[in-house]
Formats: sequence, structure tokens, C-alpha cells
Amino acid sequence: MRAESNEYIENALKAFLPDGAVVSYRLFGNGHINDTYRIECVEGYPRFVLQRINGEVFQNLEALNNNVERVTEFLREKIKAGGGDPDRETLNLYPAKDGQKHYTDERGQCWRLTLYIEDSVCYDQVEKPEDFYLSGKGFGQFQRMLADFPAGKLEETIPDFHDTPKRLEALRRAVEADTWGYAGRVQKELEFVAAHEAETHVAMDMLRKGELPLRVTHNDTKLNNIMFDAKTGDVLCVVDLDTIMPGLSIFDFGDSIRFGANTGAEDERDLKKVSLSLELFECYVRGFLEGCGGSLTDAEVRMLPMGAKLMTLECGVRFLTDYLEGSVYFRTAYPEHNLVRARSQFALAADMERKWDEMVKIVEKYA
Ligand code: GN1
Ligand code: MG
Repeated sequence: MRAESNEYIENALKAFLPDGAVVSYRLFGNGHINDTYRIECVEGYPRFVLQRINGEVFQNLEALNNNVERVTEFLREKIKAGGGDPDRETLNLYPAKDGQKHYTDERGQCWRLTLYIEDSVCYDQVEKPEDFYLSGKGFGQFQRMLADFPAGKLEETIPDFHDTPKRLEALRRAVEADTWGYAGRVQKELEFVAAHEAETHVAMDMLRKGELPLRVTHNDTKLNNIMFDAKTGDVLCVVDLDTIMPGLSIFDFGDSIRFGANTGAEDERDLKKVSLSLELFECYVRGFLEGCGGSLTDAEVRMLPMGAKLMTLECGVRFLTDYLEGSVYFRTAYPEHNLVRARSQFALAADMERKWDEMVKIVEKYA
């Protein structure tokens, strides 16, 4: 696991908080990209979450900070206007001593501090189907809240993030380079990808033809990127706003299904445990469509199952690429971790194909 040296963490904390305010810090959460810590303070201070933003992944930190600041300010006002609690229902960036909402250390590493949301929980796997329905509603509402956010003010923090054909090109380059000599081990996976190549173009083609609208989307709608109220059980706050960019609604729908409607974990080794739960799929469809509140076009609704398959295939392709490149992008716990993840994604995509007609029928039922 990547983790920063204490000296850097403490220096970062000093940029935000007065000496003596911090009591302790510890690694927090299960994100694959940034380093995240929970900060305990002396009485009189709230608890915080400190993050070092991964500058290898996010090469344009200025754009990222702008996006997150603008979106959270916008959401704050929306939540206030709707009678909600902006301190709990969106991320709150805590300013550094110099007034900036982030701090860059002497190595150029960027840090931010947000309020820890008390009495909240998040899940790495669905425990109750109702929670998954609520997460769908939450991500749908999130998208609807941002519907009138001026998309022109958002920068692309990672260009072509969900351009699946480009992700396949990157895989091809990794196979050609075969830096670590692993390509021979993944022939079966490469065949699976090749067999699906043609359909990976479908969403980007529809976007280009104007058949799917460009919206402001979250782009990383895993179940563990939404917080629930520990007391009421209701969905509270969408987090991990680093990839908010113009995108397609079916990406947000699809990534949630990829992660949350899988009967196994994202990194399940036993592929017999990996499958699409149609029950959970249905819960999410119901929640997401409710949350979007009729704002999706017929074409978007019709393409929801395809969004799920594309995001699953694409994520598998990204894990496989990273495996071939020596696991430099996603945080891993052991050497084959990205290969295990890729295999489970492909197994899930294959199961979606077996259940395709049912998926389509479920979407039609709620459309
Ligand atoms: C990363 O940061 P985290 O763990 O929420 C990744 C997503 C992947 C996901 C796979 C910026 O998300 O795109 O879908 O891992 N984030 C980035 O679990 O690449
Ligand atoms: Mg996350």
C-alpha cells in the first residue's frame, strides 16, 4: 500500500491547522488512487479527511482543484436552497492558512482537507438491496443537481476518461511494449477483449452523432463513493469528485452496476462467485431513474444496459493494461492484483451478456 512518510503528512497538516490542533491521523478508506487519512483533533475542532492527490494520475492539478471547488460551491448553494444541510450533503473543503483550498508541498504534491462527515458510513459491497436502490437515487439526484451547472467551467481532469476505444488502444500499446513480459499470461483475456472490440465504440459513436447528450457526470460512481447517514440509513453525500467532467449519463449508471451489482468483489479470485445480480440491477435502475427525475432521454434510458457492460469491460481493460505496465496506476495489495481484478470484470461482463434480455426488460419496466 502506498503511504506517505509522516513528515510530509505532518507538514501538510501544518499548512491547514494551527500547531497542537492535530491529535492523530490514520489511513482511511479504500480508494485506489489518492492517499487518504482521517484526522483527529483536540476539542474545539471537527474531524477531518486529509488527501494527497495522486499527481501521476491527475496531471493537471490546477484543473482538478478548480473543478472540485466550483462543483462543491455550486452544490452547497443548491443544497441550501433545497433546505438540506450543506455541511453534510456535499464535501466541504477546509481552507489552508493562506486562504487557498489546497496546499502544494515543496515536492509539488497537492493536498486538501475536507470536513469528515460525522455519523456516516460507506460500503464496499451491498449489504441490503435497499441501500443499492438509495445509492442509485443518490447518484441520479446528483446528476440532476448538476444539470444546470455550466459545463464549460469544468475542465477535463483526465482526457478521454471513459472513451472505451481509446482504453483498448492503450491496452494494445501495453501488449506491444510488454515491458515486464506478462503478455503471454493473458492471452485468454486479450481474446475476450478482441471479441468485444466492435461494440466498445457504440457509446462514443452515439455521442458524436448527437444521439446521446453530453452532461456533467461523476464518472466514478462506485458504491464506496457515496456516504450514507449512519442513523437514518438514507443516502447523504456523493464523494470523490476528482473525475467530475462532461460525460455520459450511462457511464455513471454503468459504473455503479459494475461495482455494486456484482455478487462478488471487484477483486474476487473465485470467478464462480462473480455474477450480475438481477435483483440489485433492478434496485439500481429504479433508484437511478427516480433520482434523475425524468431528465434522461429515451436513448439514454435504452442504453443503460450497454452502459453497464461498457463500464465493466473498460474497467477490466484498464486493470489489465495496468497489470502489463507493472501496476503503476491503481493501488495494489499484491503483484497479481490487477490481473485478478481484470478477470473478475470480464467474468461479470460475460454474465451480463447471458442476462442481457432480462436487463433490457428491467429497464423497460421502469422507463
Ligand atoms: C479508481 O479512486 P477510486 O478507487 O474511487 C479509478 C476509477 C476506477 C476505480 C476502480 C481516477 O477509483 O476510474 O473505476 O478505481 N479512479 C481513477 O475501482 O482512475
Ligand atoms: Mg473513491
